[in-house]
Amino acid sequence: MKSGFVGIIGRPNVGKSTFLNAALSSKVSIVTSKPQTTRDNIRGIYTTDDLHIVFVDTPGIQKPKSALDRRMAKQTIQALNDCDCLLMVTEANRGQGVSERDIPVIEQIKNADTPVILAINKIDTVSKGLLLPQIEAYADLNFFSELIPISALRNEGVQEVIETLGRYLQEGPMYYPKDMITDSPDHFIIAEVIREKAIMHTHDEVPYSLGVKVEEIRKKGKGVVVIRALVVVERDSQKAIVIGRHGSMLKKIGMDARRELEWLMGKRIFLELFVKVVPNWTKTDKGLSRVLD
Ligand SMILES: Nc1nc2c(ncn2[C@@H]2O[C@H](COP(=O)(O)OP(=O)(O)OP(=O)(O)O)[C@@H](O)[C@H]2O)c(=O)[nH]1
Ligand SMILES: [Mg+2]
Repeated sequence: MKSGFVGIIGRPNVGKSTFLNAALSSKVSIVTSKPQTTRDNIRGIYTTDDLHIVFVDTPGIQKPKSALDRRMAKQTIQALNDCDCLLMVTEANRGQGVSERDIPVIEQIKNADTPVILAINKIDTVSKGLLLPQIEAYADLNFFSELIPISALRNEGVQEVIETLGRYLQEGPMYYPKDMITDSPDHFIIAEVIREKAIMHTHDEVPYSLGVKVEEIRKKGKGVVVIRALVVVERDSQKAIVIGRHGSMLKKIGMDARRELEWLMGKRIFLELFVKVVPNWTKTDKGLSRVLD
């Protein structure tokens, strides 16, 4: 059995979480079209008869501007330290060579003493002719052990990445039971699904200011679970957006979240959502601990 921890790193929005979900044929990490979706290290476990990979999806690497950004950056650095192999993800860029925005990512990992494999994602968005110069440019850095073009969205190249990682990992133990795909606790998964739906339905600065706190998970009768959660925002104007006209937005968010949670948990769910303003919670450590701890 070969096994090990693989950190999935890259700048925001390149498809790290999409890759993880595709690799596991499941959903353990939320995905949206907006950057800075993933805020915590999320473990996703891939197990076959002879391969056991603990993937660690991480927040995208970028210049920190707030207390929340700094917390996210800390998470990413922590994941880097604990890995046997790194999977850097970038995206196809129409042959523009090495993307400027990947430089800080490479800086961050350049001293890593583990192999780094590069997945160039979203190849479904460019023609082959434009992809080749980009692959060459990244190969010319002489930094990556392997370069693999993929489309996580279409599940193309994902298996090849897994097989390649398998070649770089050593013989080792199983870290998790073979049928376990994530070690995230229920309350975390529930909060993340609600946050995903809230991000999807809102725009501008609202997604970044959203936090979700699950206050109660209670079994009620046979196969029914009652969940009470707070959607936290930073300002009254954001609260108005999340609630919407006559509560229409909150209703949409709640309906989408409930549907997905019922699918994930295989139970009927009653979801009660409330919206609360915690002024500037992303800006200070005190604010962070009020919402995230
Ligand atoms: N066209 C295309 N879009 C993709 C592909 N993979 C991911 N995406 C889209 O890219 C966006 C970002 O995907 P995520 O998986 O959330 O990206 P991420 O790197 O985890 O982002 P952060 O968590 O914010 O750092 C989503 O809209 C995805 O649907 C792909 O292979 N092709
Ligand atoms: Mg992500």
